[in-house]
Amino acid sequence: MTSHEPNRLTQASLHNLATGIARPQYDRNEVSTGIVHLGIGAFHRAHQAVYTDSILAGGDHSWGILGVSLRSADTRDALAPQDGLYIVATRDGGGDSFRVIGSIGKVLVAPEDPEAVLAAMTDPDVRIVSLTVTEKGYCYSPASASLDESHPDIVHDLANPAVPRSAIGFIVEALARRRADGTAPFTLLSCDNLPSNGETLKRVVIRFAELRDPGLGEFIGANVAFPSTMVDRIVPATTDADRDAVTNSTGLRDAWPIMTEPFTQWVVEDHFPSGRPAWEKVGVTFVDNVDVFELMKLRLLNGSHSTLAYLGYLAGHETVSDVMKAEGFSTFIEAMMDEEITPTLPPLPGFDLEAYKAELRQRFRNPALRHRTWQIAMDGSQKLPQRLLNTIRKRLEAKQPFDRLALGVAGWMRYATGVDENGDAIDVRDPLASVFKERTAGKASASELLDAYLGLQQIFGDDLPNDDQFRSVVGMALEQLLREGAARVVVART
Ligand code: CS2
Repeated sequence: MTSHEPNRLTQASLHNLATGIARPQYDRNEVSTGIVHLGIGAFHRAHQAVYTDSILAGGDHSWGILGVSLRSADTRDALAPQDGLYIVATRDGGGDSFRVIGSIGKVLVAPEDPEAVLAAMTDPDVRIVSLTVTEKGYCYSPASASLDESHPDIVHDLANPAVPRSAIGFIVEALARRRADGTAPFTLLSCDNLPSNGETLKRVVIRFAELRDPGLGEFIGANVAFPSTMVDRIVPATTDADRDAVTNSTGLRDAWPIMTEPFTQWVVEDHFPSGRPAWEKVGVTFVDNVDVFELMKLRLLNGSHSTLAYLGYLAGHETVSDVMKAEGFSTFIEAMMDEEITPTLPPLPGFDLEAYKAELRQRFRNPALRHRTWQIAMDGSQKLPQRLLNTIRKRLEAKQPFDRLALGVAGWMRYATGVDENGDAIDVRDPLASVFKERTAGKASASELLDAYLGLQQIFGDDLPNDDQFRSVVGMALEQLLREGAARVVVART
């Protein structure tokens, strides 16, 4: 379905690309599919697909990616007329650079044809199924990270295993079919921001499989590898202005280019019994255990990001770089990293944590990215436990202060009421948004709101709502936020 628009990016129009822009230096017709990726959003296209493009360029053509959208047709509709090609624009204050990526062949839209997705996943040449389905795509309860058996998609997929809706349903059905066909299982590669993401995926997949058939659960436990990974690259949503800028600079129109930063990191546990690309040749770090890296990234980067997003949004700032420029925020976040988060991290011998943190703050300041606070604020119910609450648990255990982390949590509570500091509506995007609305309706005081939120066991667990210190420190922060507004509280607390 190549496009016939005059200057649209396609395989045939690549010769019109402005000179000096990197493009696939391999014959894409020779590439076979070795990876099925579930959740083909902007992050995957800025990260794993770029590393894999370098693998293909290095001459190993057996690792092409077939992308699957579990919900919307948008990505397929943008990429199909472009023969799967798209442009990654890397931006910092010093200007943009561009690269055309060719590692994604076909994109399937699961709800249109679940059988086509299962056929791809049962192809013996496919040896890896990777995922970026975001936290909520795991259909689990965020506090316990175990399968939410009452999740509507899980209920549906247990009743209709051959026409699944969820990533978990697709994975288990594909593994069951491979087992029946005598095809070796694929390796499952979670690339979402969850602690021990491979372990988490394994737990959820095995539980779902057991509910279908205990023997299948046992088979998966014994035969399928779930290496954990730490992924990192900041990827703001693409805007129409970005599309125009990319067209102007490259000479070709890409319906959905990807905007990102120069920084990229991928740390992966080396456990791929069915084989893997030699990603170590293109910048990926392989380790025995990724947990320490993942905790560091989730708590320092994502914990700070969410805190800046909630407090920054409330203070009226549109992007993370705007927040970093506003009075007090940069000092606040530096102190939060150094005094409250760093002491909770397991040691990482030989790793320069100070340089890592300084670089993080520099990345947040990137003026060219325009990463919206609203974008990061999405799905707070799914993000809070691993980004802020587990860190607070560590501080409580060590009997150490956590006032800044608590302000981040209170910022989320304030944000999730759905009304900003001017009395205007906030478009709260979260699987629990309607629950927040119901619970907080008619409640104005900090203590009423605190009670309403802490009743959400799936976020706060059983421990935090019963911890007097947690209640009082978060309650005080919320009280202060309601009274003084985020901008003043941040300055007061630096
Ligand atoms: C962000 C992440 O949107 C968010 O929640 O915190 O997407 C963040 O940009 C990435 O994890 C960076 O690797």
